[in-house]
Amino acid sequence: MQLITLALSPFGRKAHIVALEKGLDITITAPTVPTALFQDPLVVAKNPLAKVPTLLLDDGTAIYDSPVICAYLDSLRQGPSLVPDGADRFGVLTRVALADGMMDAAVAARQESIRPGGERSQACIDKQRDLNLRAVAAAEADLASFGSGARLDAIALAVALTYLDIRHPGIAWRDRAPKLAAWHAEMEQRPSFVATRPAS
Ligand SMILES: N[C@@H](CCC(=O)N[C@@H](CS)C(=O)NCC(=O)O)C(=O)O
Repeated sequence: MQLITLALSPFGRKAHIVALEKGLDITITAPTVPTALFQDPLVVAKNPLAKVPTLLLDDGTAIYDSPVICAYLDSLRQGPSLVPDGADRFGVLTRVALADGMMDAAVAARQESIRPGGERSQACIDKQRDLNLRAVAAAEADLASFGSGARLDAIALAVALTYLDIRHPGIAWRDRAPKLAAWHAEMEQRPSFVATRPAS
């Protein structure tokens, strides 16, 4: 299996961590045109959305986007199950969606912030920032539900928070969420997190 991704992509890091937590044999490949994925021949040939991460199976089949990649990897009967089958399944998946939404907002704000001055919308950046602050408050209030360790909601939330640190340090989410800050520091100590931590 080959995961096409960029080191700084939070979606890609989440999928890579899932593979490591499952003990799966996976090769990480960087796109050849990282700044314009729609021009990357491999990414475009395999994923018309031209996004990373894209997972390539050994027979060439492509799987995207990251929630589907994570579900696929978790379905392989190796390693611990990262999403429970029982009553809490949809609670866990909803918390994963919260974390994925944080990543979406943080990536959108980043893309907006690097547009030329005249084209940049501060209102758009502020909207994504407010979304992330609401999500941080919700996670701080509901931290006990996220658990810790190798469960997909915990993995996704910790990855989203690290991405905020890298791309939006000004949000200073720790000031508003001390319990989350301590929890996040512990999650980042897991070997799968250390192995995938992007150089900022
Ligand atoms: N919903 C997708 C989002 C993936 C995504 O937005 N990836 C970014 C990199 S972090 C990307 O490929 N952007 C390229 C583009 O939008 O042109 C997922 O979960 O995989």
